[in-house]
Amino acid sequence: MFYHILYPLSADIALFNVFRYITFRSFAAFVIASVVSIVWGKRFIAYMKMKQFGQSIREDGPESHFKKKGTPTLGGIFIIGSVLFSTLFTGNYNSLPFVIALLVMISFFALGWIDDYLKVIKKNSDGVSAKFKLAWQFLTSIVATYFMIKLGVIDGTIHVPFVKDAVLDLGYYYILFGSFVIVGSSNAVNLTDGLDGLVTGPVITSAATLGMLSYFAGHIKIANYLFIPYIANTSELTVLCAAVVGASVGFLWYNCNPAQIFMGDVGSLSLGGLLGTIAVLTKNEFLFVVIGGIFVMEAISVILQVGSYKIRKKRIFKMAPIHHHFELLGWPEPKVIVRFWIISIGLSILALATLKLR
Ligand code: 57M
Repeated sequence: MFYHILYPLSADIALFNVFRYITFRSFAAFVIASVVSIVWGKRFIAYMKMKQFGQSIREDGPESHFKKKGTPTLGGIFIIGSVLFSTLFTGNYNSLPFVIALLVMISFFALGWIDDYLKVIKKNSDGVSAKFKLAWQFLTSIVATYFMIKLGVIDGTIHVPFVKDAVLDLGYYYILFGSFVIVGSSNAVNLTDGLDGLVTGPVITSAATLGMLSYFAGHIKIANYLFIPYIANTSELTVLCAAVVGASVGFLWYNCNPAQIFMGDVGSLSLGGLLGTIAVLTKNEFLFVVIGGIFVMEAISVILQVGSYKIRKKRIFKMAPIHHHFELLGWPEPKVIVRFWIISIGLSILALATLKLR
């Protein structure tokens, strides 16, 4: 709205020119989202406590989690709410990549809401079935990726990193690849969300890094200089990423150990889906494996654990996802969390450092 209402006024009042700049609107998106998230978060937690909408804790999990029973959840509502509120003011809705990313986030939010509503409010411990979840995720991702190609936002090519001009044109088959990235990201982020603030840290570093990459991909001169594909209007995703960083920082204020609130599926599925979508929209699918390395590691630990148990009837880790393994080795929860954050920061820096290596 700022952009659409205030920028045209710049013809008369030069000051309003600032709304043209992605950098200014990203800063504004960050500030608005973080303030709204902190202010709303406090009230939200009080409301959830009053209604006694708390998390139930599985009895077969690490003992240290039993004391978390009843912690308010569904914090994703004020994370995503703050992102939407902030971008309503700061975003340019003429940008197709921006609108597509928002729509995917909203669809994954709806899925998370149905699951959490059943689990937390209706007290049905199973929530929605895994099949239903996957079907919804794939349907959303397939439709989104189809429209990305159909509307000419991206093409069906895959750019292999570190190899200049190594481009594979999959045409419409890219939809399968892109959907795999989006669905994989949503589920991997969800699996990571098992310790206080554990997933929030890497969401912040990943969103910040993807925000920079979006700016580069949408700026023809920088894109050419870095030999990365130029994709028109993707710079607007920087504003969205800044809002995600702001809203997540506000959430982390309450989610840091000992957590006063969890984000729920409504947060983890939608944030994961959004990050995957931004990776697809900016053609950073491979680099996202590095940036979101923590999510990848968590997902791989589950795949290995389940596979090993099925084939050998033996576990590789004391418990999967891998953060539980370290907890059961005796690491205090904050130590696991902060070390995972450190790795995530390192991976983001590594990803940015590789930009010129192609
Ligand atoms: C999300 N959810 C947390 C909270 C959060 C296939 C299997 C590996 C799936 C996996 C699973 O269900 N993952 C989904 C994990 C839960 O957190 C809620 O869920 C939301 C995210 N969706 O926002 O609302 C618990 O996590 C803890 N938590 C915190 N702080 C936070 O900020 O402490 C969450 C956020 C919360 C709280 O205790 O209740 C979860 O872990 O359930 N399943 C598992 O992760 C289970 N692993 C397992 O069964 N491993 C097996 C096999 C299947 C691989 C094995 O190793 O042999 C573990 N989860 C739990 N207990 N809770 C094991 C036992």
